[in-house]
Amino acid sequence: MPADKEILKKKFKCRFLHIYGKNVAEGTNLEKYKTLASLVRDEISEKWLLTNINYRETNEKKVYYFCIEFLPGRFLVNHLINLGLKETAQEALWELGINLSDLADQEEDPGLGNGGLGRLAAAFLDSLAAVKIAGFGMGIRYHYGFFEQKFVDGNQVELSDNWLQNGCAWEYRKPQEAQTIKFGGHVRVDSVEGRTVFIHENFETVRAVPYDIPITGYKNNTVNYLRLWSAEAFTKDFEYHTFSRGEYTRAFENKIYAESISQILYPDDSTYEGKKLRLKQQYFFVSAGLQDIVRRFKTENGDISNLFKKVAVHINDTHPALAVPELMRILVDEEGVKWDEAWEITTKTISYTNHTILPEALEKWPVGLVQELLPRIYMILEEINARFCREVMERYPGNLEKVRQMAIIGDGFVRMANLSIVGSHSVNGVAKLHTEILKQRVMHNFNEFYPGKFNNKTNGITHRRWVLLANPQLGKLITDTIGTKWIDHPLELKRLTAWAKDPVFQEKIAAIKFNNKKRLASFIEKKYGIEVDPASIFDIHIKRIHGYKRQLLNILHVMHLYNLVRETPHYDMIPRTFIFGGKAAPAYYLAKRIIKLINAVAEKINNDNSIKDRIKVVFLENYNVSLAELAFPAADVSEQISTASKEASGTGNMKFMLNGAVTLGTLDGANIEIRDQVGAENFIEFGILAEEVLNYYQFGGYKAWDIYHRDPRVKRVCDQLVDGFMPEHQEFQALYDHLLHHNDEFFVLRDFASYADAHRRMEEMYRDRKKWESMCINNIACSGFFSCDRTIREYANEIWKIDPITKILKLEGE
Ligand code: F58
Repeated sequence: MPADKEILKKKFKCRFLHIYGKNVAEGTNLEKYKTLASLVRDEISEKWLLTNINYRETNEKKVYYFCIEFLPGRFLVNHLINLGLKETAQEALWELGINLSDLADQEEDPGLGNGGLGRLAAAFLDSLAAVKIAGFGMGIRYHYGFFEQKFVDGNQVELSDNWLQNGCAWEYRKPQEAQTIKFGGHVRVDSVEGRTVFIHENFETVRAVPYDIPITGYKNNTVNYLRLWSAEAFTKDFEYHTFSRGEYTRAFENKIYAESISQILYPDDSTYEGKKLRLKQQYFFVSAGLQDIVRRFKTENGDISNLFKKVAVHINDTHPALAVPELMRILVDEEGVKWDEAWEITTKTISYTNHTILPEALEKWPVGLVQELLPRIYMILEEINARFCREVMERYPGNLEKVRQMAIIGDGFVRMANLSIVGSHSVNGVAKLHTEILKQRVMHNFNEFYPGKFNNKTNGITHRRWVLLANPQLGKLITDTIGTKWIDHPLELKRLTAWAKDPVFQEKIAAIKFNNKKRLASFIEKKYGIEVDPASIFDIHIKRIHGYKRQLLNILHVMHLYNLVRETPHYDMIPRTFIFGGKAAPAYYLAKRIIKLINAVAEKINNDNSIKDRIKVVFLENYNVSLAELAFPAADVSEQISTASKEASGTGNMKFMLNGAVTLGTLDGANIEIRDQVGAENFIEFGILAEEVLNYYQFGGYKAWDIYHRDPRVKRVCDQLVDGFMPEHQEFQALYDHLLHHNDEFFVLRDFASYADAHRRMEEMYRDRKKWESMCINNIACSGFFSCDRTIREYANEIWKIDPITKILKLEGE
């Protein structure tokens, strides 16, 4: 795509005509978006070719980041920024009477993930390209992404997310690189020339076809890619003879069976069939990815025993943990490598990140299911387990309890976290506290057994998307103030501290925030008909809805404020707008009740004229990356209120900070490091500490009823859940029971007083406008550490042992 505006206009008109056979003026926004995307794609293709040549010549080590989720957000504007073409495109389109953002809005936001985990994976790809590391994503091309959330009578209803309905402008289908994946059947053990061989028979095959989505680096001519695997049947379309016999449905069975594997993100796995499909997905993309990597490695490097010198395989959480036995299978069965050497290659190649300590989220698969679906893989797992258990026995003679706890197969399940730890050379947590909890508590046996294997890599965010794309006015102000260096050296943001108390700079920051609040307010008004005042405090809580993330604490406190405002004459309070966003897992009953409660409270408060608009509550429907781009820049207060110890890191907290919101949070996950970076005076903390939480879990001693009886505010809001204060109050009995009869698993009531006090302190700080603005500026200035350029460099140096490519890439004529 030309950097010259006039040439671009000409090319745009010409391309439009060639694709659609009509003039631009007659086109829809979708057609115009597709035209622009195809021009951008031309540009990317050239740089991609160049990058590949460069990688081939330098033969630097490559990393493959395996993740079952990627949430990249829309691509168009991000690519334009990275290619240095945003301004030119904007002006050229403007002169053609087209608004770039109208076209950008046409792009479906690929929702190929649930939340933070998938977003982190996409952010890492962005940084890999930005710092010029040969790093690639491996995932699944789900036909349907994470569900679209609708509210009906305040309840979450899930609709399918057909993100491919208009096609995806960025993907490159590569059928010539397809792989074959085998499921089911059985394994026959035989002997060939004195060697034991394992012959897999009577299996079903599925074809894995890769679709590559290019990932552009920031103004550095680097293009990496995200490879998403799609499942297809081998049989051509459908069985003609079956169809001809009149068995119309059966004729398509094979095709449907094969394609179901990549049809949808996370099927309901509460049923056996659901679990089976999920396990199939995991093996499907892991096997396709590894076969692909080994094939490529062999053509480029030859001797398979050097695999780990040129290839790093990273497994993001345990969903890709079958990489361990699958790589063993490829090495032993297909490449003829001896077990011990294969094990050394495997463990030196693979590394693993853990993202949660929640026991229910530590994956395990029923032995019978693995055996049925992946018979050869199960044999390998048994062998890995047997050898590992022997090692543990040798280390702790007679300590059967240790063996029982650490075994990979136990109690009828394959434990994927144990497999991941044993099968990799590095295990990392995603924030300092999280890593310590892994080392000292959840995985202490393994930490003792493998000294040095556990390490921390605090998460990060792609600061370019969250400022240049989501908050361009802020980006411009920063650049006008400290120059452009911060864009690829985000620690430079620190220089802004010199302006923290500057009244002119403060005013500019405040004006940008106000504009962003207006933008969000007008979206809310248009979408939900709710009027919110941009001069009120925008207090935002956006993330997956989960018990431990404590949206319930937030909304109970809103109910408390509402009680105060209604009942205290002349109660002096700065008007507040409480904004929520997030989806609940479809089968998570309690989370769905919380959604219903927030919507019910919103309905009640927003329609109560007696409180004169001093509180508004808005639940943004269908929270996704695009909506996040609207919300983060508009926040005054960032709600990060998880039960201490439970949030592994959080990354939304970092996006708020970068956009100048002040965190009101517990000392959990990366909040602690945010406070360390920005200073306690620029952070509003509350709540009990992780140690206390973990001790309660271990030793008991917490009594929710005591707090209910002691604190009248707590009693009041709990009672209001069920006493008829809320319409449809029978809907909230489960929440009441959870808090009181089931003893408040996430310590909502325990932290209520401290939370209310934090809100009071926040309000005091906000009244002092100069003080507040300086807090916002300090937050922006100290957020550079949380760029995932830093995180990815740490992974590359300390885990993958990969250096960035130093050779300068240049296109012909540049
Ligand atoms: C998140 N995990 C952590 N899981 O909760 C968050 O603290 C952390 O910042 C982030 O990972 C990145 O490290 C997360 O998002 C999921 O989405 C699960 C995926 C599998 C199904 C259940 C949700």
